[in-house]
Formats: sequence, structure tokens, C-alpha cells
Amino acid sequence: MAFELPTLPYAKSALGAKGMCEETLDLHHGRHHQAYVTALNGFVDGNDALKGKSLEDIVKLSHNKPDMAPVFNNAGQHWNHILFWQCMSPHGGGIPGALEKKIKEDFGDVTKFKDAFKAGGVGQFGSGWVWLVVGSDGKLKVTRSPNGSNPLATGEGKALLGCDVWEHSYYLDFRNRRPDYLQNWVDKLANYEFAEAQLKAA
Ligand code: MN3
Repeated sequence: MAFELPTLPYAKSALGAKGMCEETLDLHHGRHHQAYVTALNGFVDGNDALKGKSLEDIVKLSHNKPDMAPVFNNAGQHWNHILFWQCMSPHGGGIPGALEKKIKEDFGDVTKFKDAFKAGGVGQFGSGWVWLVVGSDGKLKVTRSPNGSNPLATGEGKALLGCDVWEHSYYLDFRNRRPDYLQNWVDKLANYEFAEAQLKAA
């Protein structure tokens, strides 16, 4: 079955008060994410080795294979964006107790976590992603990845939160100010309830 664009878990106008306007979501979900899905389906159609494989399998099997880079880029971006929409909420910003306790254990305090996440996103030169992951050692850490890569591909851990730092994610709302986008994202948009559920399921 062909891969499909998931429905957003909120209205396109729902994040406006949190710093991500309807036009951003309209273009980002309806055009950018859709383009990755369309391209990925085209690659799967033309390659019997990919038919019937899950998205996760395609991400892993195409990682670090130069001849499969276009497949990886689009499969990775489909996986990343499915997660990204869930990582934001119209009620975002509040950190539930169990996750807050874990953040304090592994980062020292919430501000240090937010600073690390922001630095990860600012430090990603060009397009990419910043992640909060739980590693195989059970510790939370911040990682970053270029373009369509992600912690599923690299094996760096299970993603609890992922933030898109491609310019298409913030240029309408924050112009060139990626640090302001990231600060707003961790303060107001991030769905920490989702992150805590991901952590509990890890
Ligand atoms: Mn994007």
C-alpha cells in the first residue's frame, strides 16, 4: 500500500497563538511533507526490493547507501514529519512530572535541557533536525542530524521529540531567526505529554 500523508492532529490554525501560523502549516504539511510522500511512493513503485517494506525498514536499509540517497532522504523526511506533527500541540509547553524528573536527572534542570536543545538546532549547519532521544543506556540526550536523517537511522536512540530546523519550518514566522524559533518551540509548541508517552513506551 502506498504511503500516505497523515492528517494533522490539530487544525492548521491551531498553533497560530503559539508562534506557528496557518500558512506555515499549510505549506509545510500540505506541500513539503506531501512532496516527500509522493517522491517516496515513486521510488517504491520502481524498486521491487522496497515493495511491501515498512517505512522504518526503508529508512534503515537505505541509510548510508550512496546509491539509495534519494530514497533515504524522502523516507527519512516522511518519518521525521510524522513525528514532528505529534511533537507540537496547541496546549504545548507544559512538562509533565515524570518527564520533568527525568530531564532534571539527566540535564541538571529544565533550562539546561532547553539550552542544549536550542544549541543543537542552532548548531546544525544548513537543513536538518534536532532531537531529544533516550539512548540505549536509558539516559536522555540531545542529538542533531542533517537533511532527512534521524535517530532511527543512526541508532542514537529512540526519539522523544524532534524539531525541524529546515527554513521552511520557521521562515514565515521567524524569518532568519532560528534561535528565536527554537526558543519558542521548546517554551510554547513542544508537546511534552507526547514525549513522556514515548519515554514510557521505550
Ligand atoms: Mn520540514
